[in-house]
Amino acid sequence: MATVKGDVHDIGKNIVGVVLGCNNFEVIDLGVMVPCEKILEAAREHQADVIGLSGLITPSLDEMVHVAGEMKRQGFTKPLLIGGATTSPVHTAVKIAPQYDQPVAYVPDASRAAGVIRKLLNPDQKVQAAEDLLQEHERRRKAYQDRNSERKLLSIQDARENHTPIDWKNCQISKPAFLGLREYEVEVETLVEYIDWTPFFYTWEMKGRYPKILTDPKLGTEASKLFEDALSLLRDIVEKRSFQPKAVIGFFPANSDGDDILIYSDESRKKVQTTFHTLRQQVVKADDKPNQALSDFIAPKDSGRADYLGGFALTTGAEVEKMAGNFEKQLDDYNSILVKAVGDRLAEALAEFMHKQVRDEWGYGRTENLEMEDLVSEKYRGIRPAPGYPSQPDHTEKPILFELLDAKKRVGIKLTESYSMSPASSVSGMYYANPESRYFAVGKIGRDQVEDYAGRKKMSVSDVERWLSPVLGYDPRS
Ligand code: B12
Repeated sequence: MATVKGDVHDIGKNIVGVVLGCNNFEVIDLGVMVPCEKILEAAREHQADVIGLSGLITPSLDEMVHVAGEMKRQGFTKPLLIGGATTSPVHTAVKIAPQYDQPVAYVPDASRAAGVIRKLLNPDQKVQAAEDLLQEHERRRKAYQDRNSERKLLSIQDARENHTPIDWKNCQISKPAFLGLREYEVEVETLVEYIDWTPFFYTWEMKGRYPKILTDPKLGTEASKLFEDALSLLRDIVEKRSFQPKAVIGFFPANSDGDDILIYSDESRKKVQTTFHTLRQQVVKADDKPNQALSDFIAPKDSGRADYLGGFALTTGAEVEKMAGNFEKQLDDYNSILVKAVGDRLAEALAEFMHKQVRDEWGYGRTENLEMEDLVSEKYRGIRPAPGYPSQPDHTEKPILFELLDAKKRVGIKLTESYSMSPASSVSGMYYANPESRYFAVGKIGRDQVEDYAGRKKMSVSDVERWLSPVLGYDPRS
């Protein structure tokens, strides 16, 4: 089992490993960022009965397709299991399974892994299990093709004409208190009150909202025990100052230029320092809803208004992985996973904390007076979309952001070849302050936008198609 090349996430994979271990399977865990050849060599060396791949971000999907193709080319006959937050039964059926002529199974969560493997290995069940998988993939491929052929997309010109209507003459634009970069080191103690605990329980497959989950008739006892362990770990981290969360933020003079956002080197706005590229919704909208792009929320360069964009990159730090690694060495999987899960919660808490500082620096945050619950349900002005999230599905915007923020030097976050951030407990994104700015999903896009986007980014169309493959509304081979 391995997290594929370019991806640094392993909480989900590690949980699967623990569950399989409890079910008497021997798991050879190759860790994270594992190149295809190393996975296949290890599988041969250990005569693995099954190979499992994991991935959190969309570029990993492409790597999984590659591994499946290599397995076929090198004559493998063992089943391939696919898992991780970015994977899906549809992608597995449409893109991965056709590459390999042996069973390929998508496994949604750890609790299903043992059952799936047993079926695929049991001499009495495996032929039927493989046949069932083939049929399921075929059914999903057909449904996917039907959806694709029925989907109506607007041309990119028509979608642009239906952009978010903002009255640029009269709308409120706030000027940040400073321009340029600023670094922060934040104590874990400060972040504790900003933690949103609900996703922490999700990590352990306990689906329920915090704090209600602590008294849930079914999950309450286990959830409370887990929560107490997390709090005790946090107390220890605070006391020993084990983690040093860091952030770099920046405010930049900006104007939109069509679907791009120009970042100027200073307030004179004469020189463009860098350009961000956004993607626009092309699905036909019901009612009079707009076809949005993030650039809609920044004043156009011909509007005569001086606008600003913010950016951030933050991390709980490399100490998370070091501490988790120490537990792993002691074969303490539970605490290793707990440390990483807490590290991730702190990264999100830091994102929430920094966004509060940013709203204050922008001025409008000072009077907002919001509780944690309001922050979780985003009851504030402005948004902080991250490259990879639905309103900006393109991970290749991350290196542009990182260069602008000098993120590697200032906070020590590196980008892998798939633009995963290392250390894993890291988040990066942009700040939009316009009161009209909202999160949305770009959804499927058409070939005309992809060609236009490739031109704007000076990338080849096929490269853009590869990075954006999950949002393509057409089959690039047709
Ligand atoms: C928590 C979270 C984070 C945490 C950390 C995640 C982590 N360490 O795993 C933090 C805040 C750090 C984070 C950061 C980012 N995230 Co995030 N995050 C999530 C979120 C909300 C939950 C993921 C999670 O932890 N689930 C719990 C774990 C246990 O589940 P899991 O990993 O899926 O594993 C289970 C199964 O998948 C399966 N499984 C996993 N591996 C394997 C392997 C095998 C062999 C098998 C059989 C099964 C199996 O079993 C596991 C246990 O049940 C998801 C949304 C979602 N609902 O999935 C987005 C999500 C994964 N994030 C996303 C993105 C984009 C990012 C960022 C790139 C954003 C940014 N620009 O900053 C960064 C990337 C961080 C980096 N280092 O590069 C996207 C990824 C898809 C994409 N478009 O690329 C998602 C899907 C959100 C979205 N809808 O767009 N994220």
